[in-house]
Amino acid sequence: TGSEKQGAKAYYVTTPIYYVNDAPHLGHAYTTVAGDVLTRWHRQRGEKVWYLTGTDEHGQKIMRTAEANGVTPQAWADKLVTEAWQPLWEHLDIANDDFIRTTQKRHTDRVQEFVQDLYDKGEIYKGGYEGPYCVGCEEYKLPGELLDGEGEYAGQKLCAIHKKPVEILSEENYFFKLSEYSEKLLAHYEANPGFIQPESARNEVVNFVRQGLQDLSISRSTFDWGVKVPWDDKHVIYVWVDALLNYATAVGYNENPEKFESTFPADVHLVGKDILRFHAIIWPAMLMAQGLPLPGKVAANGWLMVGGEKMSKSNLTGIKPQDLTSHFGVDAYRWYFLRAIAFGQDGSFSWEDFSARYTSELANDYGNLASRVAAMVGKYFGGELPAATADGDAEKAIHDGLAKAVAEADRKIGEELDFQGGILAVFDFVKQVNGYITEQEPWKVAKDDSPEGKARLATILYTAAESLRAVAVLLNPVMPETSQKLWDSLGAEAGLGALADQKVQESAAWGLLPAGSTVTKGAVLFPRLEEKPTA
Ligand code: ME8
Repeated sequence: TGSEKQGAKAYYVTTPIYYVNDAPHLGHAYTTVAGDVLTRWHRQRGEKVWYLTGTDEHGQKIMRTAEANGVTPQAWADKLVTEAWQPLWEHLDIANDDFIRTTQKRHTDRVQEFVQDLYDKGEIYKGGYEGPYCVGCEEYKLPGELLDGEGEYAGQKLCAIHKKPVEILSEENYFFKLSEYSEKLLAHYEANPGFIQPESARNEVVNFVRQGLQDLSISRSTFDWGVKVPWDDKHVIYVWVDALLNYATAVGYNENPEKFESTFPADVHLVGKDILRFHAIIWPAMLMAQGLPLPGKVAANGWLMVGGEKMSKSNLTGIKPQDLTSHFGVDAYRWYFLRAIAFGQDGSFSWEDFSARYTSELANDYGNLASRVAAMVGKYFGGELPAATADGDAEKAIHDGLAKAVAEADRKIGEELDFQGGILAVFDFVKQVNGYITEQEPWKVAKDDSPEGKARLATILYTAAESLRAVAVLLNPVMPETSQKLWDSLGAEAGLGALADQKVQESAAWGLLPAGSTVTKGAVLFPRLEEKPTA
């Protein structure tokens, strides 16, 4: 399976490729930041990682938006990608290795080859279909999935996600024999319990597939903004088939066997729960039909909600990611959503909650610890980190606390994608170190001029600084800019090398930060918040 590392296969993480009909909002950034933290965590373990994101540029939804704006779909996509999507990922410090756009030739050529190949294998046939279609989802719906419209939509059937009327489409299309994969998919879910995460998502998919799958319409002939069906150019390939293939085309499918074999399949596809079925049913069936390996895991995140509804383009908080980063900073933004919402669950955003957590957890617990320790090393030892001379029980408890935090954070973030649990494990350790300083009262010990007093003070401050050394490493995937500031303030690079080269597993070892390191007060990690901007 995908999660087994053979030889030099990279740990391969993907986000959905986002529709370019509009600019990114908090919801898109949520998934992309989660992928970035997962990526950086595995890099911090010393693994080779490949992180892919990109944009989904075909289909009716994009075409209609472009028309409404009086430009071609390609011009619209180009503008959105270069002016909105890519700049936001850069702003949020997203360390993706590639950015795929479905209008690129490296993608469209390979999509045609993939579909032609399925056609040649007898997996695709021509048939007719009539049914309700939601352009928002770019998906045919089953009658049972629809809601009855009210008010302005009275008498119409609505998409349960978009709450907009569906359109009845009747077309002669090409179909993929998806119905033949029900049993094989169920067997795969059974044999690989971690394939769909969380449990609720897995259950939803299993129940859906158990009812039996219908064949999938994979072409459209009523519009032309898409990849042409190679054997029948009156049809374009269904946007979802086109889109899912990005995970293969971006890493050299049918083009660069070496790259493909050392990257594909994905270890983790991160997706919102709205697009779970595409990734956990259609995508694996497409791969099975080609005899290609299946991904290790499809991990569904919950929704960021606004007033009880999924946050979407038509239904925003009115708050853009940039509004939050300019107030709280990029690192706090990256941290907040993963910290506040259990991954897989729905959650909502509020200024009040973000401000309260920023102040208590980031500024008070973490930021103050760093500045207090640096200040005391400055005041009592002229900024030269002293050596610990005799560790007692209190110090041993800190060593144990660190070992526990590392093991827990590594398991939770690296394996279980429990970002909240992993972050809390590190912050519990931060609290423990704060408690240690409060109890040891180094400012009182400092009044004792005897050699014993001096030695005791040295041990306390070394213990605190060495704890911070580990915290900088463990939080680097979540808050890279802050960790670098802390690394600089500890003078750690001289003795230990670059922060990026520190390994998660090894960071539990005690005594790595050399005595004699130059500790400076450095930049404030989490400045006091300005007044909340008025909207
Ligand atoms: O579905 N809460 O693109 P899309 C959490 N092009 N996550 C959210 C969210 C919210 N309120 N809103 C969006 C598509 N997301 C397809 C994908 S993949 C082969 C093709 C995130 O622009 C979440 O990850 O509608 C969701 O799945 C994705 O954005 C949908 O982005």
